[in-house]
Amino acid sequence: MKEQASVPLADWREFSPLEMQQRATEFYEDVRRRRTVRDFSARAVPRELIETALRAAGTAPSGANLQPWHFVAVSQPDCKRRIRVAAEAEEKEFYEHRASAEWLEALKPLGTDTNKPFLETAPWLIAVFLRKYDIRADGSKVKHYYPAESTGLATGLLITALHRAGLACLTHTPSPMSFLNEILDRPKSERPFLLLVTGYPADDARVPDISRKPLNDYVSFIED
Ligand code: IYR
Repeated sequence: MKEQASVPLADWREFSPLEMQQRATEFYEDVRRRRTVRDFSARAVPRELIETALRAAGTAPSGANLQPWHFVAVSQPDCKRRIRVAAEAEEKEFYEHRASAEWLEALKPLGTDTNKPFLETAPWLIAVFLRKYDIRADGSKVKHYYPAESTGLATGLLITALHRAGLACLTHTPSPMSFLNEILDRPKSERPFLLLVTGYPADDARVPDISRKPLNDYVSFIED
């Protein structure tokens, strides 16, 4: 095998088996409280908190370590308004024409509709872009590997980091989302992946009465 530059695994920490189980349980107890929120408060959230969560997102593993993502964090009211107007236009098409009866039926428990006030109320919108390829100085393309998986992993870390910081969020996917390239001035090599709405929940926020599958419904073990 070719020699590659490497460094010792210096930051690794080992825990006792008891601590490991405690840490796993604590983490689970914390993330199981996370709920997708659609009613946001206008209460401000400092940029630094968003930045720290984005640093966590940037630690995600990625195909060939090419880190094929870009995040645009928007707090500017005028920009949020333009995003809301464009998203609601797409949603109107979706709910009135594009969505199949089966899809609308699946969405019923969530109680969603074309109205997206949270796109203006919430203090931050984080648009996640998947970078399909990079462009070298000579204009040639650098291919990215597993960009959807990589960006999904980074987004999962971001959602978890925001939750741990004490913020609520909504994974929002107006479809199609190409208006985000225009409004946020991103190149065509980037595909909008999703829009993460984040901030504090409104005082009277409510969430759908839905539950998560028990472990046995989504996990199988193969053991001796
Ligand atoms: N984008 C629409 C519809 C929607 C689709 C799915 I899949 C959801 O899990 C939730 C909503 C909307 O935001 O209303």
